[in-house]
Amino acid sequence: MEGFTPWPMDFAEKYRSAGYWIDQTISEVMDESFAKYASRTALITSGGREFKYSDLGNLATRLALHLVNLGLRPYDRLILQMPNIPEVAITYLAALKAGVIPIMALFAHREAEIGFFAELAEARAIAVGTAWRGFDYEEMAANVQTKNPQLKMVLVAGGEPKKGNYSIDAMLQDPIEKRMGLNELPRQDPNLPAVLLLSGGTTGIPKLIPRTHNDYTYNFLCNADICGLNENTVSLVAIPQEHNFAVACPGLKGVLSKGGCEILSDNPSPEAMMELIAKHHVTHCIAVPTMIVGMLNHPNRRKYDMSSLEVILTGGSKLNPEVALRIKPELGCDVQQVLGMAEGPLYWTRRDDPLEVQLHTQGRPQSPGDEFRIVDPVTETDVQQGEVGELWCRGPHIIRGYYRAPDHNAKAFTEEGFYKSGDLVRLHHTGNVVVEGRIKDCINRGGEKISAEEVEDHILAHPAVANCAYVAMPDPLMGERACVYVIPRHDSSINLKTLNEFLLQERKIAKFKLPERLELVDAFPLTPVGKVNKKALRQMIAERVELERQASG
Ligand code: OOB
Repeated sequence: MEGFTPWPMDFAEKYRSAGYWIDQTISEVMDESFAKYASRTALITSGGREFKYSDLGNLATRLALHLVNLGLRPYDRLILQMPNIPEVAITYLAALKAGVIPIMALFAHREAEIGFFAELAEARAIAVGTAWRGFDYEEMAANVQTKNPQLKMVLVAGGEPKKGNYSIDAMLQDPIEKRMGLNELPRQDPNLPAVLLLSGGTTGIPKLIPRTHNDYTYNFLCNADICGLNENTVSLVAIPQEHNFAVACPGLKGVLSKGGCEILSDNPSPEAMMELIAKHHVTHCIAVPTMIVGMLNHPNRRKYDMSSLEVILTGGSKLNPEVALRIKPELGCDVQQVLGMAEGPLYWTRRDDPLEVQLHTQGRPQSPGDEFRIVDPVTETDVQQGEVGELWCRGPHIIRGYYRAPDHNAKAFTEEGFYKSGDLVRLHHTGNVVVEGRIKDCINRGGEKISAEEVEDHILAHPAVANCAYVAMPDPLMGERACVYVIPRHDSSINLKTLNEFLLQERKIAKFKLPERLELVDAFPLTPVGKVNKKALRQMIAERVELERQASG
Protein backbone atom coordinates (compact mmCIF):
# COMPACT_ATOMS: atom_id res chain seq x y z
CA MET A 1 0.00 0.00 0.00
CA GLU A 2 1.41 3.35 -1.05
CA GLY A 3 2.44 5.61 1.82
CA PHE A 4 2.89 2.74 4.28
CA THR A 5 6.27 1.63 5.65
CA PRO A 6 6.35 -2.13 6.24
CA TRP A 7 8.60 -3.87 8.74
CA PRO A 8 11.81 -5.18 7.18
CA MET A 9 11.58 -8.86 6.19
CA ASP A 10 13.94 -10.10 8.88
CA PHE A 11 11.87 -8.43 11.61
CA ALA A 12 8.62 -9.70 10.15
CA GLU A 13 10.05 -13.22 10.14
CA LYS A 14 11.25 -12.85 13.70
CA TYR A 15 7.85 -11.63 14.92
CA ARG A 16 6.07 -14.39 13.06
CA SER A 17 8.30 -17.20 14.29
CA ALA A 18 8.06 -15.91 17.86
CA GLY A 19 4.28 -16.24 17.55
CA TYR A 20 3.51 -12.53 17.90
CA TRP A 21 2.19 -12.21 14.38
CA ILE A 22 -0.40 -14.86 13.64
CA ASP A 23 -1.26 -13.90 10.07
CA GLN A 24 -4.93 -13.50 10.83
CA THR A 25 -6.92 -10.39 10.12
CA ILE A 26 -8.58 -8.49 12.94
CA SER A 27 -11.96 -9.58 11.59
CA GLU A 28 -10.97 -13.24 11.63
CA VAL A 29 -10.02 -12.98 15.27
CA MET A 30 -13.25 -11.11 16.07
CA ASP A 31 -15.32 -13.66 14.12
CA GLU A 32 -13.90 -16.46 16.26
CA SER A 33 -15.20 -14.60 19.31
CA PHE A 34 -18.61 -13.87 17.77
CA ALA A 35 -19.00 -17.62 17.21
CA LYS A 36 -17.44 -18.82 20.44
CA TYR A 37 -19.33 -16.48 22.77
CA ALA A 38 -22.44 -16.11 20.57
CA SER A 39 -25.05 -16.02 23.33
CA ARG A 40 -23.07 -13.84 25.73
CA THR A 41 -23.54 -10.09 26.05
CA ALA A 42 -20.85 -8.19 24.14
CA LEU A 43 -21.91 -4.56 24.41
CA ILE A 44 -24.24 -2.47 26.55
CA THR A 45 -24.57 1.26 26.05
CA SER A 46 -25.30 3.94 28.61
CA GLY A 47 -28.52 4.46 26.65
CA GLY A 48 -29.56 0.91 27.57
CA ARG A 49 -29.04 -0.86 24.25
CA GLU A 50 -27.64 -4.39 24.49
CA PHE A 51 -25.94 -6.58 21.92
CA LYS A 52 -25.00 -10.23 22.15
CA TYR A 53 -21.82 -11.43 20.46
CA SER A 54 -23.94 -12.99 17.72
CA ASP A 55 -25.83 -9.70 17.20
CA LEU A 56 -22.65 -7.69 16.97
CA GLY A 57 -21.07 -10.16 14.54
CA ASN A 58 -24.16 -10.31 12.35
CA LEU A 59 -24.67 -6.56 12.28
CA ALA A 60 -21.01 -5.96 11.43
CA THR A 61 -21.22 -8.48 8.58
CA ARG A 62 -24.44 -6.92 7.31
CA LEU A 63 -23.02 -3.41 7.33
CA ALA A 64 -19.79 -4.65 5.72
CA LEU A 65 -21.81 -6.09 2.84
CA HIS A 66 -23.61 -2.78 2.51
CA LEU A 67 -20.29 -0.94 2.37
CA VAL A 68 -19.14 -3.25 -0.44
CA ASN A 69 -22.49 -2.82 -2.15
CA LEU A 70 -22.10 0.96 -2.01
CA GLY A 71 -18.90 0.60 -3.96
CA LEU A 72 -16.27 0.87 -1.24
CA ARG A 73 -13.24 -1.25 -2.07
CA PRO A 74 -10.37 -2.72 -0.03
CA TYR A 75 -7.99 -0.05 1.26
CA ASP A 76 -10.44 2.76 0.57
CA ARG A 77 -10.37 5.13 3.53
CA LEU A 78 -13.43 5.94 5.60
CA ILE A 79 -13.37 8.63 8.29
CA LEU A 80 -15.09 7.28 11.40
CA GLN A 81 -16.38 10.06 13.61
CA MET A 82 -19.17 9.18 15.97
CA PRO A 83 -20.00 9.74 19.59
CA ASN A 84 -20.02 6.67 21.85
CA ILE A 85 -23.12 5.09 20.36
CA PRO A 86 -23.13 1.38 19.45
CA GLU A 87 -22.91 2.19 15.74
CA VAL A 88 -19.36 3.40 16.29
CA ALA A 89 -18.35 -0.14 17.28
CA ILE A 90 -20.47 -1.77 14.57
CA THR A 91 -19.19 0.54 11.84
CA TYR A 92 -15.61 0.00 12.94
CA LEU A 93 -16.00 -3.79 12.84
CA ALA A 94 -17.88 -3.57 9.54
CA ALA A 95 -15.22 -1.44 7.88
CA LEU A 96 -12.57 -3.98 8.91
CA LYS A 97 -14.64 -6.80 7.43
CA ALA A 98 -15.05 -4.90 4.17
CA GLY A 99 -11.32 -4.19 4.06
CA VAL A 100 -12.09 -0.47 4.23
CA ILE A 101 -9.62 1.43 6.39
CA PRO A 102 -11.26 3.48 9.12
CA ILE A 103 -9.58 6.76 10.05
CA MET A 104 -10.25 7.02 13.76
CA ALA A 105 -11.32 10.65 14.19
CA LEU A 106 -12.72 12.08 17.42
CA PHE A 107 -16.21 13.53 17.61
CA ALA A 108 -14.65 16.73 18.94
CA HIS A 109 -12.91 17.28 15.62
CA ARG A 110 -14.23 19.95 13.32
CA GLU A 111 -13.87 20.95 9.73
CA ALA A 112 -10.19 21.87 10.00
CA GLU A 113 -9.18 18.45 11.30
CA ILE A 114 -11.64 16.34 9.29
CA GLY A 115 -10.81 18.25 6.11
CA PHE A 116 -7.14 17.63 6.73
CA PHE A 117 -7.61 13.87 7.18
CA ALA A 118 -9.90 13.67 4.15
CA GLU A 119 -7.31 15.36 2.01
CA LEU A 120 -4.22 13.59 3.29
CA ALA A 121 -5.77 10.12 3.06
CA GLU A 122 -8.02 10.88 0.06
CA ALA A 123 -10.91 9.41 2.04
CA ARG A 124 -13.85 8.20 -0.02
CA ALA A 125 -16.39 8.04 2.79
CA ILE A 126 -17.17 9.49 6.18
CA ALA A 127 -19.39 7.91 8.82
CA VAL A 128 -20.82 10.31 11.38
CA GLY A 129 -23.57 10.48 13.97
CA THR A 130 -26.44 12.87 13.34
CA ALA A 131 -26.43 16.20 15.15
CA TRP A 132 -24.87 15.68 18.55
CA ARG A 133 -24.71 18.20 21.38
CA GLY A 134 -25.94 20.89 19.03
CA PHE A 135 -23.38 20.30 16.30
CA ASP A 136 -24.44 19.29 12.81
CA TYR A 137 -21.94 16.69 11.57
CA GLU A 138 -23.66 16.26 8.24
CA GLU A 139 -23.28 19.95 7.49
CA MET A 140 -19.61 19.73 8.38
CA ALA A 141 -19.22 16.65 6.15
CA ALA A 142 -20.88 18.53 3.29
CA ASN A 143 -18.40 21.39 3.72
CA VAL A 144 -15.51 18.96 3.72
CA GLN A 145 -16.92 17.38 0.56
CA THR A 146 -16.85 20.65 -1.36
CA LYS A 147 -13.05 20.75 -1.03
CA ASN A 148 -12.65 16.98 -1.37
CA PRO A 149 -14.61 15.77 -4.35
CA GLN A 150 -13.32 12.21 -3.84
CA LEU A 151 -15.26 12.09 -0.54
CA LYS A 152 -18.35 10.68 -2.17
CA MET A 153 -20.27 9.08 0.67
CA VAL A 154 -21.61 10.40 3.92
CA LEU A 155 -22.97 7.61 6.12
CA VAL A 156 -25.09 8.65 9.06
CA ALA A 157 -26.01 6.79 12.24
CA GLY A 158 -28.50 7.56 14.95
CA GLY A 159 -31.27 9.26 12.98
CA GLU A 160 -32.68 10.18 9.61
CA PRO A 161 -29.92 11.44 7.27
CA LYS A 162 -30.17 14.48 5.04
CA LYS A 163 -30.91 14.00 1.38
CA GLY A 164 -28.10 12.33 -0.52
CA ASN A 165 -26.53 10.77 2.56
CA TYR A 166 -26.78 7.09 3.51
CA SER A 167 -28.51 5.81 6.61
CA ILE A 168 -26.50 3.35 8.68
CA ASP A 169 -29.66 2.65 10.72
CA ALA A 170 -31.50 1.61 7.55
CA MET A 171 -28.60 -0.54 6.38
CA LEU A 172 -28.52 -2.30 9.73
CA GLN A 173 -32.21 -3.11 9.29
CA ASP A 174 -31.83 -4.39 5.74
CA PRO A 175 -30.81 -8.09 5.51
CA ILE A 176 -28.51 -7.69 2.53
CA GLU A 177 -26.85 -10.99 3.49
CA LYS A 178 -29.85 -12.68 1.89
CA ARG A 179 -28.91 -11.10 -1.42
CA MET A 180 -25.10 -11.07 -1.23
CA GLY A 181 -22.74 -13.90 -0.31
CA LEU A 182 -20.06 -13.62 2.33
CA ASN A 183 -17.56 -14.32 -0.41
CA GLU A 184 -18.12 -10.71 -1.47
CA LEU A 185 -16.12 -9.68 1.57
CA PRO A 186 -12.50 -9.48 0.47
CA ARG A 187 -9.74 -11.58 2.00
CA GLN A 188 -7.14 -9.16 3.26
CA ASP A 189 -3.40 -9.34 3.66
CA PRO A 190 -2.58 -9.35 7.39
CA ASN A 191 0.67 -7.56 6.67
CA LEU A 192 -1.06 -4.48 5.34
CA PRO A 193 -2.79 -1.62 7.18
CA ALA A 194 -6.22 -2.24 8.68
CA VAL A 195 -6.72 1.04 10.55
CA LEU A 196 -5.39 4.60 10.51
CA LEU A 197 -5.06 6.08 13.99
CA LEU A 198 -4.37 9.73 14.73
CA SER A 199 -1.08 10.75 16.23
CA GLY A 200 -1.36 12.04 19.77
CA GLY A 201 1.04 14.85 19.90
CA THR A 202 3.82 14.96 17.45
CA THR A 203 5.57 18.16 16.58
CA GLY A 204 3.95 19.80 13.57
CA ILE A 205 0.80 18.89 11.71
CA PRO A 206 -1.13 15.78 12.83
CA LYS A 207 -0.11 12.46 11.36
CA LEU A 208 -1.97 9.31 10.46
CA ILE A 209 -0.73 6.03 11.85
CA PRO A 210 -1.15 2.84 9.84
CA ARG A 211 -1.73 -0.22 12.01
CA THR A 212 -1.62 -3.57 10.26
CA HIS A 213 -3.75 -6.60 11.05
CA ASN A 214 -0.72 -8.46 12.34
CA ASP A 215 0.61 -5.74 14.60
CA TYR A 216 -2.73 -4.45 15.84
CA THR A 217 -4.10 -7.93 16.53
CA TYR A 218 -1.04 -8.77 18.55
CA ASN A 219 -1.43 -5.41 20.30
CA PHE A 220 -4.81 -6.26 21.84
CA LEU A 221 -4.34 -10.01 22.28
CA CYS A 222 -1.19 -9.34 24.26
CA ASN A 223 -2.56 -6.61 26.52
CA ALA A 224 -5.88 -8.38 27.07
CA ASP A 225 -3.78 -10.92 28.98
CA ILE A 226 -1.72 -8.30 30.75
CA CYS A 227 -4.94 -6.69 31.98
CA GLY A 228 -6.37 -10.04 33.07
CA LEU A 229 -9.46 -9.93 30.85
CA ASN A 230 -11.74 -12.96 30.70
CA GLU A 231 -15.39 -13.92 30.22
CA ASN A 232 -16.33 -12.23 33.49
CA THR A 233 -14.83 -8.90 32.53
CA VAL A 234 -17.15 -5.92 32.36
CA SER A 235 -15.20 -2.99 30.98
CA LEU A 236 -16.33 0.62 31.07
CA VAL A 237 -15.36 2.90 28.20
CA ALA A 238 -16.33 6.55 28.56
CA ILE A 239 -13.45 8.05 26.60
CA PRO A 240 -13.98 8.29 22.82
CA GLN A 241 -14.34 4.77 21.40
CA GLU A 242 -12.19 5.70 18.40
CA HIS A 243 -9.17 6.31 20.62
CA ASN A 244 -6.52 3.58 20.58
CA PHE A 245 -6.84 3.18 24.38
CA ALA A 246 -10.57 2.46 24.02
CA VAL A 247 -10.42 0.30 20.93
CA ALA A 248 -7.29 -1.81 21.35
CA CYS A 249 -5.51 -1.28 24.70
CA PRO A 250 -7.20 -3.63 25.49
CA GLY A 251 -10.42 -1.73 24.82
CA LEU A 252 -13.28 -3.06 22.73
CA LYS A 253 -11.26 -5.63 20.81
CA GLY A 254 -9.39 -6.90 23.86
CA VAL A 255 -12.67 -7.41 25.71
CA LEU A 256 -14.34 -9.09 22.73
CA SER A 257 -11.35 -11.38 22.20
CA LYS A 258 -11.86 -12.77 25.71
CA GLY A 259 -15.66 -13.03 25.87
CA GLY A 260 -16.19 -10.08 28.20
CA CYS A 261 -18.68 -7.23 27.97
CA GLU A 262 -18.05 -3.58 27.17
CA ILE A 263 -20.16 -0.84 28.71
CA LEU A 264 -19.99 2.04 26.25
CA SER A 265 -20.88 5.41 27.72
CA ASP A 266 -21.42 8.70 25.97
CA ASN A 267 -21.00 10.59 29.23
CA PRO A 268 -17.46 10.94 30.60
CA SER A 269 -18.51 12.75 33.79
CA PRO A 270 -17.31 11.10 37.01
CA GLU A 271 -20.81 10.66 38.38
CA ALA A 272 -22.13 9.03 35.21
CA MET A 273 -19.14 6.69 35.28
CA MET A 274 -19.74 5.75 38.93
CA GLU A 275 -23.39 5.15 38.23
CA LEU A 276 -22.54 2.74 35.40
CA ILE A 277 -19.89 0.98 37.49
CA ALA A 278 -22.50 0.29 40.17
CA LYS A 279 -25.29 -0.59 37.74
CA HIS A 280 -23.37 -3.03 35.55
CA HIS A 281 -20.92 -4.38 38.14
CA VAL A 282 -17.99 -3.08 36.13
CA THR A 283 -14.70 -4.86 36.79
CA HIS A 284 -12.33 -2.84 34.57
CA CYS A 285 -12.59 0.90 34.07
CA ILE A 286 -10.60 2.72 31.38
CA ALA A 287 -9.86 6.24 32.54
CA VAL A 288 -7.54 9.14 31.95
CA PRO A 289 -6.15 10.51 35.23
CA THR A 290 -8.54 13.49 35.27
CA MET A 291 -11.46 11.07 35.42
CA ILE A 292 -9.93 9.36 38.44
CA VAL A 293 -9.44 12.69 40.19
CA GLY A 294 -13.05 13.51 39.36
CA MET A 295 -14.34 10.29 40.91
CA LEU A 296 -12.12 10.54 43.98
CA ASN A 297 -13.25 14.08 44.73
CA HIS A 298 -16.90 13.61 43.89
CA PRO A 299 -19.25 14.51 46.76
CA ASN A 300 -21.63 11.66 45.84
CA ARG A 301 -18.98 8.99 45.58
CA ARG A 302 -20.24 7.00 48.57
CA LYS A 303 -23.70 6.77 47.05
CA TYR A 304 -22.41 4.24 44.53
CA ASP A 305 -21.47 0.66 45.24
CA MET A 306 -18.26 0.22 43.30
CA SER A 307 -17.20 -3.01 45.01
CA SER A 308 -17.19 -4.90 41.69
CA LEU A 309 -14.35 -2.74 40.40
CA GLU A 310 -11.11 -4.72 40.23
CA VAL A 311 -8.87 -2.27 38.47
CA ILE A 312 -8.71 1.12 36.82
CA LEU A 313 -6.57 1.13 33.71
CA THR A 314 -5.14 4.57 33.35
CA GLY A 315 -2.93 6.35 30.86
CA GLY A 316 -2.91 9.14 28.35
CA SER A 317 -1.29 11.56 30.76
CA LYS A 318 0.70 11.16 33.90
CA LEU A 319 -1.01 9.86 37.00
CA ASN A 320 0.14 11.89 39.94
CA PRO A 321 1.54 9.47 42.62
CA GLU A 322 -0.57 11.19 45.33
CA VAL A 323 -3.69 10.44 43.31
CA ALA A 324 -2.49 6.88 42.64
CA LEU A 325 -2.05 6.38 46.37
CA ARG A 326 -5.71 7.22 47.07
CA ILE A 327 -7.18 4.73 44.60
CA LYS A 328 -7.03 1.53 46.64
CA PRO A 329 -8.21 2.99 49.97
CA GLU A 330 -10.91 5.22 48.49
CA LEU A 331 -12.14 3.43 45.38
CA GLY A 332 -11.29 -0.06 46.60
CA CYS A 333 -9.55 -1.24 43.43
CA ASP A 334 -6.10 -1.61 41.92
CA VAL A 335 -4.61 0.76 39.42
CA GLN A 336 -2.77 -0.38 36.34
CA GLN A 337 -0.82 2.35 34.59
CA VAL A 338 -0.15 2.40 30.89
CA LEU A 339 2.17 4.64 28.96
CA GLY A 340 0.59 4.21 25.56
CA MET A 341 0.97 5.76 22.13
CA ALA A 342 -1.03 5.38 18.97
CA GLU A 343 2.26 4.62 17.21
CA GLY A 344 2.18 1.37 19.17
CA PRO A 345 4.45 1.53 22.22
CA LEU A 346 2.72 0.26 25.35
CA TYR A 347 4.28 0.12 28.78
CA TRP A 348 2.19 -1.38 31.59
CA THR A 349 2.55 -1.85 35.29
CA ARG A 350 1.38 -5.33 36.28
CA ARG A 351 -1.20 -6.12 38.91
CA ASP A 352 1.27 -8.21 40.92
CA ASP A 353 4.02 -5.60 40.87
CA PRO A 354 5.23 -4.15 44.17
CA LEU A 355 3.21 -1.07 45.16
CA GLU A 356 6.17 1.18 44.47
CA VAL A 357 6.06 0.13 40.81
CA GLN A 358 2.28 0.33 40.51
CA LEU A 359 2.08 3.81 41.99
CA HIS A 360 5.30 5.47 40.91
CA THR A 361 6.11 4.15 37.45
CA GLN A 362 4.40 3.89 34.07
CA GLY A 363 5.47 0.28 33.62
CA ARG A 364 7.51 -1.77 31.19
CA PRO A 365 6.96 -2.99 27.64
CA GLN A 366 3.99 -5.23 27.07
CA SER A 367 5.75 -7.72 24.83
CA PRO A 368 9.00 -9.65 25.19
CA GLY A 369 9.53 -8.68 21.55
CA ASP A 370 9.67 -4.97 22.44
CA GLU A 371 12.97 -3.16 22.62
CA PHE A 372 13.61 0.28 23.99
CA ARG A 373 16.42 2.73 24.51
CA ILE A 374 16.63 5.88 26.59
CA VAL A 375 18.88 8.32 24.80
CA ASP A 376 20.26 11.79 25.10
CA PRO A 377 18.25 13.65 22.44
CA VAL A 378 21.23 15.74 21.42
CA THR A 379 24.03 13.17 21.26
CA GLU A 380 21.64 10.26 20.53
CA THR A 381 23.64 7.99 22.81
CA ASP A 382 22.20 5.96 25.68
CA VAL A 383 21.99 7.87 28.95
CA GLN A 384 23.40 6.49 32.18
CA GLN A 385 21.10 4.15 34.09
CA GLY A 386 18.50 6.24 35.91
CA GLU A 387 19.07 9.44 33.97
CA VAL A 388 16.40 11.19 31.96
CA GLY A 389 16.42 10.74 28.19
CA GLU A 390 14.14 10.31 25.21
CA LEU A 391 12.33 6.99 24.90
CA TRP A 392 12.97 5.16 21.63
CA CYS A 393 10.90 2.06 20.89
CA ARG A 394 10.83 -0.80 18.40
CA GLY A 395 8.76 -3.97 18.38
CA PRO A 396 6.08 -6.20 16.87
CA HIS A 397 3.28 -3.70 17.52
CA ILE A 398 5.24 -0.48 16.92
CA ILE A 399 4.99 1.20 13.54
CA ARG A 400 7.92 1.84 11.22
CA GLY A 401 6.52 5.00 9.67
CA TYR A 402 3.59 7.42 9.56
CA TYR A 403 1.24 7.28 6.60
CA ARG A 404 2.31 9.43 3.66
CA ALA A 405 4.86 11.38 5.69
CA PRO A 406 8.33 10.58 4.30
CA ASP A 407 9.98 13.80 5.51
CA HIS A 408 8.68 13.47 9.03
CA ASN A 409 9.49 9.74 9.07
CA ALA A 410 13.13 10.52 8.37
CA LYS A 411 13.18 12.49 11.63
CA ALA A 412 10.83 10.42 13.79
CA PHE A 413 12.43 6.99 13.18
CA THR A 414 16.04 5.91 13.40
CA GLU A 415 17.70 3.97 10.62
CA GLU A 416 17.40 0.89 12.80
CA GLY A 417 13.64 1.40 12.97
CA PHE A 418 13.26 2.80 16.48
CA TYR A 419 10.37 5.22 16.94
CA LYS A 420 11.59 8.39 18.66
CA SER A 421 8.68 8.97 21.02
CA GLY A 422 9.45 12.55 22.05
CA ASP A 423 8.73 11.50 25.65
CA LEU A 424 11.36 12.01 28.33
CA VAL A 425 11.63 9.09 30.72
CA ARG A 426 14.02 7.60 33.20
CA LEU A 427 14.54 3.96 34.01
CA HIS A 428 13.41 3.13 37.54
CA HIS A 429 15.68 0.70 39.40
CA THR A 430 12.97 -1.94 38.96
CA GLY A 431 13.26 -1.84 35.18
CA ASN A 432 10.10 0.21 34.66
CA VAL A 433 9.97 3.63 33.06
CA VAL A 434 8.92 6.87 34.72
CA VAL A 435 7.66 9.69 32.49
CA GLU A 436 9.50 12.93 33.27
CA GLY A 437 8.39 15.25 30.48
CA ARG A 438 8.68 15.50 26.74
CA ILE A 439 10.59 17.19 23.98
CA LYS A 440 7.81 17.15 21.39
CA ASP A 441 6.05 20.46 21.10
CA CYS A 442 2.56 19.56 22.22
CA ILE A 443 0.12 20.09 25.07
CA ASN A 444 -1.44 17.17 26.95
CA ARG A 445 -4.81 18.44 28.14
CA GLY A 446 -6.11 15.70 30.39
CA GLY A 447 -4.94 13.04 27.93
CA GLU A 448 -6.07 14.96 24.87
CA LYS A 449 -2.98 15.88 22.83
CA ILE A 450 -2.67 19.13 20.93
CA SER A 451 0.16 19.94 18.56
CA ALA A 452 1.37 23.47 19.30
CA GLU A 453 2.47 24.17 15.76
CA GLU A 454 -0.90 23.16 14.36
CA VAL A 455 -2.76 25.65 16.55
CA GLU A 456 -0.11 28.35 16.14
CA ASP A 457 -0.66 28.22 12.37
CA HIS A 458 -4.35 28.93 12.92
CA ILE A 459 -3.65 31.72 15.43
CA LEU A 460 -1.15 33.37 13.09
CA ALA A 461 -3.93 33.69 10.54
CA HIS A 462 -5.67 36.20 12.84
CA PRO A 463 -5.14 39.72 11.48
CA ALA A 464 -4.21 41.15 14.89
CA VAL A 465 -1.47 38.59 15.59
CA ALA A 466 2.11 39.34 14.62
CA ASN A 467 3.55 36.27 16.30
CA CYS A 468 2.45 33.67 18.82
CA ALA A 469 3.68 30.79 20.96
CA TYR A 470 1.26 28.18 22.27
CA VAL A 471 2.51 26.52 25.44
CA ALA A 472 1.32 24.34 28.30
CA MET A 473 0.40 25.84 31.66
CA PRO A 474 -0.02 23.60 34.72
CA ASP A 475 -3.53 22.79 35.89
CA PRO A 476 -4.56 20.78 38.95
CA LEU A 477 -7.37 18.92 37.17
CA MET A 478 -6.30 18.59 33.54
CA GLY A 479 -2.57 18.37 34.21
CA GLU A 480 -2.03 20.97 31.52
CA ARG A 481 -4.05 23.56 29.67
CA ALA A 482 -3.01 25.72 26.74
CA CYS A 483 -1.82 29.29 27.10
CA VAL A 484 -0.93 31.42 24.13
CA TYR A 485 1.62 34.21 24.17
CA VAL A 486 0.80 36.75 21.48
CA ILE A 487 2.78 39.63 20.05
CA PRO A 488 0.01 41.81 18.61
CA ARG A 489 0.29 43.76 15.40
CA HIS A 490 0.60 47.54 15.77
CA ASP A 491 -2.66 49.31 16.41
CA SER A 492 -4.71 46.17 16.73
CA SER A 493 -6.35 44.70 19.75
CA ILE A 494 -7.02 41.10 20.56
CA ASN A 495 -8.27 39.20 23.56
CA LEU A 496 -8.97 35.57 24.37
CA LYS A 497 -12.63 35.81 23.51
CA THR A 498 -12.18 37.33 20.07
CA LEU A 499 -9.29 35.03 19.28
CA ASN A 500 -11.27 31.93 20.22
CA GLU A 501 -14.30 33.06 18.26
CA PHE A 502 -12.02 33.39 15.27
CA LEU A 503 -10.54 29.92 15.83
CA LEU A 504 -13.95 28.31 16.12
CA GLN A 505 -15.86 30.21 13.47
CA GLU A 506 -13.26 31.05 10.86
CA ARG A 507 -10.69 28.34 11.33
CA LYS A 508 -13.17 25.67 12.49
CA ILE A 509 -10.85 23.82 14.83
CA ALA A 510 -11.87 21.45 17.63
CA LYS A 511 -12.84 23.23 20.82
CA PHE A 512 -10.41 21.35 23.06
CA LYS A 513 -7.54 23.03 21.20
CA LEU A 514 -8.60 26.58 22.08
CA PRO A 515 -6.11 28.42 24.27
CA GLU A 516 -7.53 28.97 27.75
CA ARG A 517 -5.36 31.95 28.50
CA LEU A 518 -3.82 34.71 26.42
CA GLU A 519 -0.78 36.73 27.42
CA LEU A 520 0.17 39.80 25.39
CA VAL A 521 3.90 40.48 25.12
CA ASP A 522 6.21 42.72 23.09
CA ALA A 523 8.78 40.02 22.41
CA PHE A 524 9.54 36.38 23.14
CA PRO A 525 12.51 35.08 25.06
CA LEU A 526 14.85 33.43 22.58
CA THR A 527 17.20 30.46 22.77
CA PRO A 528 20.89 30.99 21.96
CA VAL A 529 20.15 29.94 18.37
CA GLY A 530 17.37 32.48 18.09
CA LYS A 531 14.33 30.19 18.37
CA VAL A 532 11.40 31.04 20.61
CA ASN A 533 12.31 29.73 24.04
CA LYS A 534 9.17 27.82 24.91
CA LYS A 535 10.74 26.37 28.01
CA ALA A 536 11.13 29.89 29.37
CA LEU A 537 7.55 30.74 28.41
CA ARG A 538 6.24 27.61 30.14
CA GLN A 539 8.19 28.58 33.23
CA MET A 540 6.86 32.15 33.11
CA ILE A 541 3.25 31.06 32.93
CA ALA A 542 3.72 28.33 35.54
CA GLU A 543 5.15 30.89 37.98
CA ARG A 544 2.35 33.33 37.27
CA VAL A 545 -0.34 30.69 37.75
CA GLU A 546 1.28 29.63 41.02
CA LEU A 547 1.41 33.24 42.29
CA GLU A 548 -2.24 33.71 41.41
CA ARG A 549 -3.11 30.49 43.18
CA GLN A 550 -1.32 31.66 46.33
CA ALA A 551 -2.95 35.08 46.14
CA SER A 552 -6.42 33.59 45.88
CA GLY A 553 -5.68 31.42 48.92
C1 OOB B 1 -2.33 7.49 24.46
O1 OOB B 1 -1.94 7.60 23.16
P1 OOB B 1 -1.76 8.96 22.36
O2 OOB B 1 -1.18 8.55 21.06
O3 OOB B 1 -3.02 9.73 22.37
O4 OOB B 1 -0.71 9.84 23.16
C2 OOB B 1 0.59 9.41 23.37
C3 OOB B 1 1.32 10.32 24.33
C4 OOB B 1 2.62 9.75 24.82
O5 OOB B 1 3.65 9.92 23.89
C5 OOB B 1 2.81 10.54 26.10
O6 OOB B 1 3.29 11.81 25.82
C6 OOB B 1 1.41 10.65 26.64
O7 OOB B 1 0.55 10.52 25.51
N1 OOB B 1 1.09 9.59 27.59
C7 OOB B 1 1.47 9.58 28.90
C8 OOB B 1 0.95 8.40 29.45
N2 OOB B 1 0.28 7.72 28.47
C9 OOB B 1 0.38 8.47 27.36
N3 OOB B 1 2.18 10.46 29.60
C10 OOB B 1 2.39 10.15 30.92
N4 OOB B 1 1.92 9.04 31.52
C11 OOB B 1 1.20 8.13 30.82
N5 OOB B 1 0.75 7.03 31.44
O8 OOB B 1 -2.42 8.43 25.19
C12 OOB B 1 -2.64 6.10 24.92
C13 OOB B 1 -2.62 5.05 24.05
C14 OOB B 1 -2.91 3.78 24.48
C15 OOB B 1 -3.22 3.57 25.81
C16 OOB B 1 -3.24 4.62 26.69
C17 OOB B 1 -2.95 5.90 26.25
